[in-house]
Amino acid sequence: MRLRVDGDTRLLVLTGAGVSAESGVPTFRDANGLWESHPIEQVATPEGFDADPRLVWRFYSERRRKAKTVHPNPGHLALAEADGRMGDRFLLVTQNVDGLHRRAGSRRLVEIHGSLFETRCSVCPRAPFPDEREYLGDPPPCEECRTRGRDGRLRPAVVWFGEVLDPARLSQISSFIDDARGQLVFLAVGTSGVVYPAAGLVVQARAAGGETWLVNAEAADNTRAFHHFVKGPSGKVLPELFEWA
Ligand code: BV8
Repeated sequence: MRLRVDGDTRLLVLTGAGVSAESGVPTFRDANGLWESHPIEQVATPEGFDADPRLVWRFYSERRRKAKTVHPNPGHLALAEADGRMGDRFLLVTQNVDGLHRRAGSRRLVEIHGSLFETRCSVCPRAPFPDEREYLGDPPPCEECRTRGRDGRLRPAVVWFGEVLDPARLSQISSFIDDARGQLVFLAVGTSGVVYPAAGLVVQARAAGGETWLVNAEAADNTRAFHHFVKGPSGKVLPELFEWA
């Protein structure tokens, strides 16, 4: 089954950890996935960070180290090619924080759960800043807080469970859906459809009259919400999926 893209199609893509699996990045919920060895509550919530910031920084530092050793796979490259072909009629929303879409050449990209390679302060409103360092000891102090006599600690600039997503990113996605009028196609790739609000995008796309597709290694939690389901590895399916009209 192929996904037809013509001159009017507006293509909104959502990716999850499955799209990076063939690059060697562990997913969250597959066997021996990331959450197997680290309960979500301990490493991906603000409460977990407050309770044990060293553990959380070890978890994210190990993911930073791993992400530097892997490379985009043909699935990432196929989406970057669609970006180049379609221009502003294309938007890629990713739950992934590994930076592989950007390294593959994707430009029209919304990283709704943030980035592994950005750090921010857990206290002051300073903007997130690029940071590839690994922190294996005490969590680094925020220098700006220190100059103001506060003891802010730096944290990964990712969105944890119980934290709200950046409203600007969410409104960019809603605007894309609204502007698509009757030409929207929504494609989800490599995601278990468990985490909200990302998992709700398919409902939003259908409500806007969009045609919805899921490419996944196996049926996901919300597979029934999609018009089309293509079962298979994204690195193999995506390069052959699009029929460019
Ligand atoms: C929020 C951090 C307001 C960075 C992550 C309803 C509405 C709103 C919120 C909620 C709601 N219900 C519950 C909530 C709370 C919560 C939530 O959704 N909980 C779930 C567990 C039920 N949501 C939130 O807290 C969000 N905040 O909405 O704020 C609010 C707050 C409190 C209460 C109400 C409202 C914040 C969510 C963001 C959490 N942060 N990551 C990081 O460390 O990475 S989420 C984490 O899971 C990752 O970002 C990951 O991307 C994401 C989703 O997982 P997937 O990407 O889908 O990966 P997974 O392993 O699960 O699946 C991979 C799939 O790929 C599998 O299906 C597999 O078969 C497939 N696959 C494998 N290999 C391949 C493949 N497919 C193709 N090819 C292959 N080769």
